[in-house]
Amino acid sequence: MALVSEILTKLTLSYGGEREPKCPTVVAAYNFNPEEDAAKIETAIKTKGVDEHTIIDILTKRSCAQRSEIAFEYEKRAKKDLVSALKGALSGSLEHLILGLMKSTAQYDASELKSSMKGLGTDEESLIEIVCSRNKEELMEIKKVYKEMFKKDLEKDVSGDTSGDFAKLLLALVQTKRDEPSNVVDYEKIDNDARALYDAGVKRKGTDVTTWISIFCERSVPHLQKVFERYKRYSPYDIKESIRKEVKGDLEKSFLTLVECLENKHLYFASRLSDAMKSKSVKEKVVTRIIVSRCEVDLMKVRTEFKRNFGKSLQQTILEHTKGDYQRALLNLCGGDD
Ligand SMILES: [Ca+2]
Repeated sequence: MALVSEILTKLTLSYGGEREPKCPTVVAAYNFNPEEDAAKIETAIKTKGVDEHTIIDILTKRSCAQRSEIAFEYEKRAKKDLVSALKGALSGSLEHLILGLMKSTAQYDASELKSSMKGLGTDEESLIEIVCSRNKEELMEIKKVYKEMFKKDLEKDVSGDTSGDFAKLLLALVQTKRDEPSNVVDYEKIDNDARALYDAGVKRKGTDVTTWISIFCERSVPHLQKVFERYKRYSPYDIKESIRKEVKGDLEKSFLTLVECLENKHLYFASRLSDAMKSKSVKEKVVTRIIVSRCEVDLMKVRTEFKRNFGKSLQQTILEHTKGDYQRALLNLCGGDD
């Protein structure tokens, strides 16, 4: 089984460019009946005190396409918009989670980006998480959807809300200039890039951030993985140690996040989830964002890395650190134990 999926992964990678195989925990329901779901949700919303369980158990166990069919049927029968009705019926973390599910993955990412930048100040942590972890294909879709939703360019908002080298790095990522993976391994270019990273950073006084940004943001993922390996030939510090020595603050966090995602994106999400759940008061915003945004993409792989690296399964950790209806929704999206 493992071998078959490995072969499939390789086939997908060599034929599909950056398109990665999907490993969702939330999939389309069989025997799906949108009219029936819409009727049940209408009753649940009207129930005194709101029947959250019914709303959760329907909406967390349908695919995004099915949820939008339910919304359509709901509007037909209730003569009002499902999203507004849910806003009125739910509150707090559960409301945020369910409203997130009512958007497509790209719409959700776009609105999370928007809210990380709106108002005074910026939620740099969320901005870094989203911009540095999404692949080229996802970022292209997010940009398209962002423009549709907010009538503004994501590039403009990002550069208006950040400054200096941090802004340059985020902008370079949002511009999606990353090469597609090539079938031919270019050892000379790998060596040149490894040396260029060293010359621009550890070797010299100060840091030539522009060179770092162009290599980090324009080379393909498999190429960069080999560059970081080769880098150790030149530098006494590995790439992560070098980043910590050379740059500080949000720029440092961004480069580190990029390296983590380039090396193993699923492990990156798993460790963010683990940190968010184990912090003194659970960072529900982060937990919700990762689970909602990845449940129809690759949450199954995130679960595997979670169990492998943190001893307990994601499900077990959700059970220990969250509670109530919010917990019920997370458990459904998580989709099982490991
Ligand atoms: Ca230096």
